[in-house]
This record gives sequence, C-alpha cells and structure tokens, in this order.
Amino acid sequence: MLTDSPETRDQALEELTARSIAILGIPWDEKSSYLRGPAAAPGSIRQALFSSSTNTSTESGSDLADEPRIRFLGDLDLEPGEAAFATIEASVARVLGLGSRVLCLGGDHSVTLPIVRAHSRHFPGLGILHIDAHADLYDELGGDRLSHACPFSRIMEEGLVSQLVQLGVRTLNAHQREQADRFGVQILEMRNWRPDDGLPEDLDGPLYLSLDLDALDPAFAPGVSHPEPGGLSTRELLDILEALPTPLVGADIVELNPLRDPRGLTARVAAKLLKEIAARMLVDYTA
Ligand SMILES: [Mn+2]
Repeated sequence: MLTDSPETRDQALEELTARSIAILGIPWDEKSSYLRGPAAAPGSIRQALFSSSTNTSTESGSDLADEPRIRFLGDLDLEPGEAAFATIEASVARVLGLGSRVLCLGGDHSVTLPIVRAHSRHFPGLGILHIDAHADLYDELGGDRLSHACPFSRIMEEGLVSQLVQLGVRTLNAHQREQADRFGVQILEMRNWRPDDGLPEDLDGPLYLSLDLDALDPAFAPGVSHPEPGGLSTRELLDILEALPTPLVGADIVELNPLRDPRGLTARVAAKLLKEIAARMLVDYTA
C-alpha cells in the first residue's frame, strides 16, 4: 500500500508486518557544508513518485502500488541539533526490530551514520556500497566531525561494517586518500572505472547501499548541492543496481536539494531509483 501522508505514519508503523520494506523520510540538512535544502527532499521524491505523469511500476514490471509489503512511513519528526541522530538511529532500529527493512530518503549524507549504526547491530558482517562523487572521508570539516563530509570516517572508526566499497568518486584530495588507506576503503575511482568493470568480485555478505545522487553526472541529476561533472549516467547506475551480487538489506538515497531542482528532474531520478531499490530489497527479502 502506498501512502504519502505523514499523518498515516503511526498507523503504517503499527500495521508494519514482518518482511516489509519501510520507506522512511529523514528531513534533515543541518550538517550540510555548503547549501541547505535536502531536508525537503523526501516530500519532493514522494511527489515525483506519485505524479500522474508516470506510474509506479519498476522496469521489470513489479507495480509498487499493488505491493502491500512496500510501506511509506512519511517523515520522521526531528528536533533541531545533534539529538536528531539518536532519534534517527532509534527509529530505524525500531523498524528493523519489527522484522522489516528500511529504505531511507535523506536528508544530507550525515544521516547515514545513525542509520548504519542501527543496521550494523542488526546485520552481522554488513558491508556498504557507497555510490557518490565524494568519498565523505574527512576527519572533520569546519571543526565538525558529524558534517555530511565525514560519515564514512565515523562508520569505519566505529567498526560498523566489514567492507566499504565506493563507486563514482572523483574529488579525492590527499587527506581523503590517506583516510581511505587508513581505513582500508576500496575506491573505484570514476576516472578509472568503466561500466564493464562492474563491482568488485569480493563484495559479499548483507549489503547496505548508500546512494548520494551527486554520483550521477550533473547532466542527469542537477538538483544537488555539490554538482560534480564527470559522473555516472542514470542508465549506468540502474545497471549497477540490477547487477548487485549480494543481498541488499538496507539503503538510503541522500543529498537531493529541491531548491536546486526547479523542474523536479532530479526528484524524478530519485523516485525511479527508489522504485528499483525497493523492489530489489523486496526480492532479496523473500528469496
Ligand atoms: Mn556527494
């Protein structure tokens, strides 16, 4: 059942049965280093998804509108300040504890840290595929260790995952290369990667996907705070998702900035990715 009304969130949570995929909005952008705006992204993505200019079918023909195990929980109510991180973590943990899986709509990329904290406890041996123009491996940015430029440093320091593979990266500086070496991050740099290369063969175990929309070339996804030329095409990204070699147990789609997306093009891309990712998570759940 599809619902885009936040008022129905509590009811939807009560009705959430085991083996559902919960779509959860995280309206949070206080850790953005350059522009605010991603807090409005979840609603923008849902609006694009439910627009009558398209339909709710995936490319392989699953219609999410007919799928009772896809549940839209609306947006979290988040207090200002870093207390929001605990709320995000507890909310995700609650859904996982009910026996469902979670696809989160950010928000800036800082939200991935509390989301992954919850997943790490639930899925031993969790690995991450992080698709992004940026490695987000700064130790701190502007004195802030919780900046959206830092979540993967915290994730690795806390030992939350067994493997971190990054794809689409094309902004590495010396500091972030050092950080990647220090943490053993496997980076498929955009300048070297070609579609035929696919993903590493040793990508294994339950997989969490963290998808920053700026991984896409700005020609395909202009509505982000940090557009970076030289990125993936939408088709290449869809092909990567189609070919994931290991079960997908959780995901986020982050960094859409509706204030930079006047024609809603990037929201439309995010909505399409949401459909394909949710359908893939459902298949992996019930397989
Ligand atoms: Mn990015």
